[in-house]
Amino acid sequence: MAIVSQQVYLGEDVNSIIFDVTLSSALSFIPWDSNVRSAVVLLDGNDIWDSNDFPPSGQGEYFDQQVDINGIGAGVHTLSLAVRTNKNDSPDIDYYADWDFVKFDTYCGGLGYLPEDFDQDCYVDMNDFRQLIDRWLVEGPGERYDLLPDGIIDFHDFAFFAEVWQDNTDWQNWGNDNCYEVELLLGDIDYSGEVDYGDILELADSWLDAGGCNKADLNFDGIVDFKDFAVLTRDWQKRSWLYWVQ
Ligand SMILES: [Ca+2]
Ligand SMILES: [Ca+2]
Ligand SMILES: [Ca+2]
Ligand SMILES: [Ca+2]
Repeated sequence: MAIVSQQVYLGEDVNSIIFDVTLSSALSFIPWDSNVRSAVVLLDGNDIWDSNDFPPSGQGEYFDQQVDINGIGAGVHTLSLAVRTNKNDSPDIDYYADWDFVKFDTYCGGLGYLPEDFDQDCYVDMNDFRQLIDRWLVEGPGERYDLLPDGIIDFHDFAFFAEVWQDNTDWQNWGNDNCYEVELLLGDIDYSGEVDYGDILELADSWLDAGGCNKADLNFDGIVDFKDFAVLTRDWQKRSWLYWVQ
């Protein structure tokens, strides 16, 4: 099986995975043969979609495939896209599975929330402005409206807010100038939304583990060690949008 995997955070409201895929071969007279290979989508290592179960069942285009994942449970999961081939079939030509897109129906289609999008509807607009004004001159640490975190909601925070006025993270606007993908924090290994002691525990659990794809290998050098601890401390106590989703 040729496979690419990615860890994804699925919220409780995610109920389907949607994608298009086209199966083809490098040589038109030796097409994709469904008897020896199929394209597969896996979640946590289990098949959830197989091209042989749907038309055209073989070479061709599969539009608007929708996989029901109700009941999968909120949390971190591994999503994999794969091509599975009978090992006795040793092709000397290339076969392709072109995944057009994979969309998760949560957090603005996967782009996350801007910090200023207080009501989490993917847009920074009047509703968020009203929420900010409601907290005007409120003091106290840990306020999400304290965009310049100095313990008070005032003009400094408004300046941050004004910077992203009418920006959005709606995946349907992907590629537009005012549409953004909001990254998660690298050091937030346990996806709590904050780089904190939970992440140190995760890192300690993987200490000196070697090999690729370890989520505690924060500098991607193939081993979990002090260099990763340094990356974690760099982001210490920073929060991402995920913190406010909980
Ligand atoms: Ca909003
Ligand atoms: Ca402030
Ligand atoms: Ca964390
Ligand atoms: Ca490392």
